[in-house]
Amino acid sequence: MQEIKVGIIMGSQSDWPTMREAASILDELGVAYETRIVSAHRTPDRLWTYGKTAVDRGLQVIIAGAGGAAHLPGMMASKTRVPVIGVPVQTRALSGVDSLYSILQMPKGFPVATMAIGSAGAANAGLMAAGILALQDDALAERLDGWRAALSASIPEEPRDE
Ligand code: RP5
Repeated sequence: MQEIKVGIIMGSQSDWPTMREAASILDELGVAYETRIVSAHRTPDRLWTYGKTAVDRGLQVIIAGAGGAAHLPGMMASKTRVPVIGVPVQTRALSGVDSLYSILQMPKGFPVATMAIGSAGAANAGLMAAGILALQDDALAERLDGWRAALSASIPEEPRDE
């Protein structure tokens, strides 16, 4: 069985439709991952334990998605040196700008690699995680190159009426 090196965490079950996009990309690329609901506000002890054990459990990338007062990615980055990729979930009240600013504006010393708002950001988080792992994994690098080439090849040169 493949060792799990990617953790996909999210603040709520309601984030899953967005964060599933990261999982789908990792599925396509054959990268094993785990998924957990870890809320900075509702389950702070779970956050603490997850961050404290991440290195010892062999995680190499954490994708963290949250919406609104989106403190999960930043708090996770404070707790572990495993790189954290943040996904701002699109909220209804403020369209995800609140999530984006909450995740993006980290103080010096504890970075979060912040993606775009919503499902494109989640998918890109999956690709970013794969790119990081591909630095040490030639087979994955080949699959990722193939994925990128296929996407490029799927883009028509000219627009057409839908
Ligand atoms: C955040 O609050 C979660 O990440 C979620 O995006 C948002 C709303 O959560 P629910 O009220 O839908 O559980 O912590």
